Amino acid sequence: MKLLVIGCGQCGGRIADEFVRLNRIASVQRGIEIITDALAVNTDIADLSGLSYIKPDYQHRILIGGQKTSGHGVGKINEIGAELAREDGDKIIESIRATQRFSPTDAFLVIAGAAGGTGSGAIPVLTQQLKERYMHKPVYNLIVLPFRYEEMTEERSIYNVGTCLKSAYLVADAVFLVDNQRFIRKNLSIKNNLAKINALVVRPFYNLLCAGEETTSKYIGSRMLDAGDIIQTLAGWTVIGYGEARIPRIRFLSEGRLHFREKVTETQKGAQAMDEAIGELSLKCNAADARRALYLLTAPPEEMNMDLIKELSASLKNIATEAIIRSGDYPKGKGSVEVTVVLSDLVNSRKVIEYFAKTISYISIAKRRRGGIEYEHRGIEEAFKDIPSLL
Ligand SMILES: Nc1nc2c(ncn2[C@@H]2O[C@H](COP(=O)(O)OP(=O)(O)OP(=O)(O)O)[C@@H](O)[C@H]2O)c(=O)[nH]1
Ligand SMILES: [Mg+2]
Repeated sequence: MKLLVIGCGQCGGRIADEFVRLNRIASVQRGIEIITDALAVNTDIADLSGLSYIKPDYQHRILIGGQKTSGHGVGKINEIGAELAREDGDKIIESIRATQRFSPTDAFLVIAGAAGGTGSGAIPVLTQQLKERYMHKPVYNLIVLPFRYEEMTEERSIYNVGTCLKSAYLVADAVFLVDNQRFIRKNLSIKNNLAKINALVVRPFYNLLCAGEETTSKYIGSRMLDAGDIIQTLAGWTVIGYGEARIPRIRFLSEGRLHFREKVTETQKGAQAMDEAIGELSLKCNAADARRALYLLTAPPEEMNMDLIKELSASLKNIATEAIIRSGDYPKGKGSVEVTVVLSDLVNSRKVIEYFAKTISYISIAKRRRGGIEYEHRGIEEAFKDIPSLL
């Protein structure tokens, strides 16, 4: 599957940048193209200059609202991010029109952090513009949820998340949710970790996008998972996960047919990778809430067998009890069994519902505060009514 990626704001731009890096790896390691082009959209000129892989011209790094913000961002007010995206949306459409690799693109992936101002506001507006303009290509969103400490210290971020999630859900064909908090690893400061987090965010997409683009016959699975399967799976709230189980070195060095005992450990490796993929989902959720799901098994051709595939199908069906499950195998790689899982069309998510509840309470507190100020003003005027004025 080939994506045209658009990153909005700093977080979105950096993750889009990481997708371009992933595409380079796909091209070098596998001779495959998975990203047809990548654009970064921002109100902050410094953030655009800080990217590494997205082409450094004005058609790929697009400054919006330049006249209003002088290239310095919108300071976390996502309504302004939305307004600037509406005003300058044509710039982005123009860039897409100039893209040479547009026709092989299967879908758009628009990315942003929900808690900021620019990306949070721009993502639903831009998604709507793309939907209106390119009716035959799905538009997916990938939305990054903030770290817990941000929610506690920056009240406004909750409101940004609530409004961004609602608006994105109303327009996008599917919304991938990625929780930053899930990626915090002990012993590493968060700041140093952002690049690492971004690499982990895009990692699950690697095999998933490559599998259907494979043209070398020995790497084509018995059940190839292509863009059609992915598009059929993606709807509404969506999460993605990836797991990997190393095959002991001694095993893949020894050639020839596998013995029964080796086959058993191989199935265990598959189950282990599946467990990790479910355990490392981009947002913690209950698999029983998914109405659609898919898994992709990637393993060296000699490790691939029907028992393993059957085992994985059964274990996913066991937890995603209400889902239509699509699957595929990708006989590729060395030394490890890898599993990618997508749970989609989630009918429930505790985290998302919590954001909406917190946003509503933020709005009512903000209203009360504003009301309070008016009341106090009235109160003072009322209080000095009977005092003579010297004027
Ligand atoms: N995973 C990840 N999260 C990021 C990154 N950069 C920022 N974030 C998160 O994104 C949110 C802030 O969004 P930004 O993208 O910085 O904001 P913006 O869209 O540029 O908007 P303004 O700067 O307010 O105009 C916070 O929750 C950050 O934790 C990144 O590189 N990776
Ligand atoms: Mg910014």
